[in-house]
Amino acid sequence: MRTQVGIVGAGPAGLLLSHVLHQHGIESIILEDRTREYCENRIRAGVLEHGTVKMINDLSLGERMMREGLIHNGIYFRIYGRDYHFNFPELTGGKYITVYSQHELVKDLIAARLAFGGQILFEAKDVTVHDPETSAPSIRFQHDGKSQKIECDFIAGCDGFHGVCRPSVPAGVLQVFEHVYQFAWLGILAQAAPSCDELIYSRSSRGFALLSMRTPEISRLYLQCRPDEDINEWPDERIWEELQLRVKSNDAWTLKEGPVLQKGVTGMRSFVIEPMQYGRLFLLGDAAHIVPPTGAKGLNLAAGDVHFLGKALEAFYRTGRSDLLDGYSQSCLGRVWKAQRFSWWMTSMLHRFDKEDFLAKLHLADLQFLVTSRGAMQALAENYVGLPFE
Ligand code: FAS
Ligand code: PHB
Repeated sequence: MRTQVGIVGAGPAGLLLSHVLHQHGIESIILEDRTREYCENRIRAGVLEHGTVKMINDLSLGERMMREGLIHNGIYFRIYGRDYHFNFPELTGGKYITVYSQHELVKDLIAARLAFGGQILFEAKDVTVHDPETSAPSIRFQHDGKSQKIECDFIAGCDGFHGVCRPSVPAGVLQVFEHVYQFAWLGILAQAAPSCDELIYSRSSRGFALLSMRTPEISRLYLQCRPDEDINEWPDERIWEELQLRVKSNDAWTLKEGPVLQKGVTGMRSFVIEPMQYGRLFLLGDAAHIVPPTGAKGLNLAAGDVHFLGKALEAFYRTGRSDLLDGYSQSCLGRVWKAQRFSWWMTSMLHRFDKEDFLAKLHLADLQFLVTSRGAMQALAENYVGLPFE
């Protein structure tokens, strides 16, 4: 097989990139390890930044997102039972966020790609990357029980944190920056109508909790737990009991409960590699950087990487210039590190630390200053709705 760009991974990064390339008349083939059904039902992100929504609409792929997505003009911080609202349009000059499930977006992107005659090979096994440092890289894989090979001009590694593309880069080339947190999130999807019109980030003496949603009937809720928490020790009643305690409000307000449809524990880390490219192999999304989900940045950072690589490949194929390709990492990393800082800051202010030490006290002071300073609230809002791509 031959194509211009071989893409590994059919998550948000790989799928959005294939659509952006298609828009520029650039061919690509996506290799995905899992089944289509698995990709379309993997529960993950839920918050889309202003810029990500614009990118999806500019690709004419946002019809269902605009119809079923929930427009939110802000979020609440609930600090020991007292609410503080961040009015995004007022604080950012009109910007807002959209709550739309990542797996619903993935469904839309896959359906549209196949409808446009695009190639997505699901259940492509044993993917290996070859000769990225040459002008003729290739990807080998098993599909339908046969060994296959894609010859291409460029490889886009969109295979997430546990993929094969980043580890295929020779040792010593990539610099790793990492911070692992002393807590994780226990997340549930519940058949319960959301108890609030917007997200509530709650800091309580028992730890952090987040009330998010997917639809007017489905809630997505998280609570801080230990990194090695055993989900089997959390029957649904215990989860609801703990959530009720952590999101208790000083006002007359109750958290609606309902059947738990899905639950799991997600570890929290901050991770960045530099550079995000090696020869003609470019790394995007979780393959290159991970943020703790507190800032709702993961999927949106992947969209930023797609913006820069799409622009660089368009310029290369239209004019032959390679300066934007050479500058891909630099273009992405500025925004990546700002999102890392924001996600670390949100996580530090809102979670309970094991030791009530000097740093923990500073994080609490940061939170108390934030909710009393318009300037600080504006800074949070600007970061939350999404910093511009350029
Ligand atoms: P993905 O991991 O989504 O996709 C990678 C794809 O590559 C997968 O389909 C995988 O099967 C495939 N793959 C892996 N190895 C392969 C191989 N060897 N061969 C072929 N294919 C391979 N982000 C937000 O912005 N907002 C949120 O609210 C938010 N909430 C989150 C909540 C949770 C619980 C989690 C875990 C993450 C959350 N995130 C959130 C972050 C999340 O959305 C990721 O950032 C996003 O999925 C990244 O997209 P990709 O880089 O495309 O990686
Ligand atoms: C979610 O809806 O899954 C979600 C929302 C905000 C976050 C993290 C996750 O910060």
